[in-house]
Amino acid sequence: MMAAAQDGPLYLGFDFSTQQLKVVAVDGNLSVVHQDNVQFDSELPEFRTQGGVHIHADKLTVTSPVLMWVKALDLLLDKMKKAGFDFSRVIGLSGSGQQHGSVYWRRGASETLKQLDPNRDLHHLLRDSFSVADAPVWMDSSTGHQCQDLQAAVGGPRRLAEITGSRAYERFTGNQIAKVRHTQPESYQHTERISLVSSFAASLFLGDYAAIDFSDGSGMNLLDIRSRTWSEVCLDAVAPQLDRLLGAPLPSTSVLGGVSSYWVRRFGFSERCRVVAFTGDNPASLAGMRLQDGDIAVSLGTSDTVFLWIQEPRPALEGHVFCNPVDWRAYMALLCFKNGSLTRERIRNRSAGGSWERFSATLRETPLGNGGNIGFFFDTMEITPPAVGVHLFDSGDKQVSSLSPQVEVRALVEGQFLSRRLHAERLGYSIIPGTRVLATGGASSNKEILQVLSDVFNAPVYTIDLSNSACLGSAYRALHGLAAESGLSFFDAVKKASNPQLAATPHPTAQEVYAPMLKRYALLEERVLQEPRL
Ligand code: 5FX
Repeated sequence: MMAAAQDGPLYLGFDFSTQQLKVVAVDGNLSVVHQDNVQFDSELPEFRTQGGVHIHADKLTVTSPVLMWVKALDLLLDKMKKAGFDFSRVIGLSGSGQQHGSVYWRRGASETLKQLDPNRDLHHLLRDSFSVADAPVWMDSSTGHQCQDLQAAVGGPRRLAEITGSRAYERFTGNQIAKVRHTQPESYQHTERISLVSSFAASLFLGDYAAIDFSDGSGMNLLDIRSRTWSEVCLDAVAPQLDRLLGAPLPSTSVLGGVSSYWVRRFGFSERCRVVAFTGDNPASLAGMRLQDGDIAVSLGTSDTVFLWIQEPRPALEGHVFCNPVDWRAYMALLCFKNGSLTRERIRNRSAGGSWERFSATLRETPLGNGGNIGFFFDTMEITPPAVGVHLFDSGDKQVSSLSPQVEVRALVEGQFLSRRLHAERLGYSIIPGTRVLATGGASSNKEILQVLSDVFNAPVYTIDLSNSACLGSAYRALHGLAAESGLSFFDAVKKASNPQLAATPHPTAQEVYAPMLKRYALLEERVLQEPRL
């Protein structure tokens, strides 16, 4: 024991994501010393999930069994123990959970949490602790009525966005709670506390109900993101006295307390080990990327996601503004674009003979600004903006039915990045000296695509591996949470982590070309949105 303690402190980050539970341990130099995971479908087949969830007959309701998450934690810790992981070195832990999901604790559960018998698995001990066995998760889209009711109660979607950072979304927790209250009134009656997936997981370590943090709390359509307190008008629209069931929200950097004696006695955790508030997976990813003021992260995957660090919230009818997980005074924004890699692949197949080399060569050979041609490629109904179809325009803003293959390739990539920039700016993002674009995801390995990204944003592009970012970000947050008590900033606390790699710098004429093109793009997007949907 003594020898192990001399090896220096460790910090754990957990990620309760949709398909798996992951853990990563980092040392004081932020080097990863251990990682492991439990896959829900294959390692816990008794719960019969697909991709970690149950999709119900209506195709809209999507839930996950709460006990599956608890059992996954039993399994994960057992695996770590078998691998010889020394829990006594852990002085801080934190974690993340898929955003928006909700867990309903049955009356009496808080007493159970306080007296967990270290000789037994958690999933046995907590078998009767949940009033709703199947937790609604972020993939659920069954609460259309509840969304309408909430928006009507507060004065419309724009007003709701101004208060909570987002208009009503089906997956957001307030609307989910309203649905549970109406469809499962008895279960709701027996509920003592409602947690998010993140605060539920923190509660397991704490042996008591953990507070919802400001950042994940912003994904509920219930938190006033400016005052960082529950919005009375929103709570009242969802359920009477809901504040009692939710508990008071806390800053995301809060140290909630020590691990409960269950963890000390069952796995040999130190009594010194602190639990730092858990948060949502997207806020935790922002921490894992070490995104800073002025930065923008663009994840280029099946769908593209944009993360922003913003100082002043300017919520809109699209995207989400959340309280920032690493600096309580700041905010972050999240935008989702459905037409990402699949559309890039379709145009590669159509206009570059199915070859990424030809696609890249085309981007090298065509001029910045594409001779004024602009394209919108929404193969499937887009989220940002809500439009569908392919819309092509020539340099005189005249709609055309086709473009040459070379022009089409550049129109696609420029159009996608103009859209990412336009919508980011609408949420309050602006390019300032020192702005970095962090690129991640499959397409971030393509140099020419990154060059267009750099040109359109007129900023240097860096690449970063994000595959583990929520988990890693949670371990960083554990370390920072402990240090934050002495006033250390997140960036000072994690400065030893490895830096992203510079991949592209903007062409000297980029600003001249893309500043006016962005204005034209915005006007043309208006036109596209006015077109009747077929
Ligand atoms: C964000 O608003 C989402 O719904 C998803 O990214 C979930 O957080 C995935 F876990």
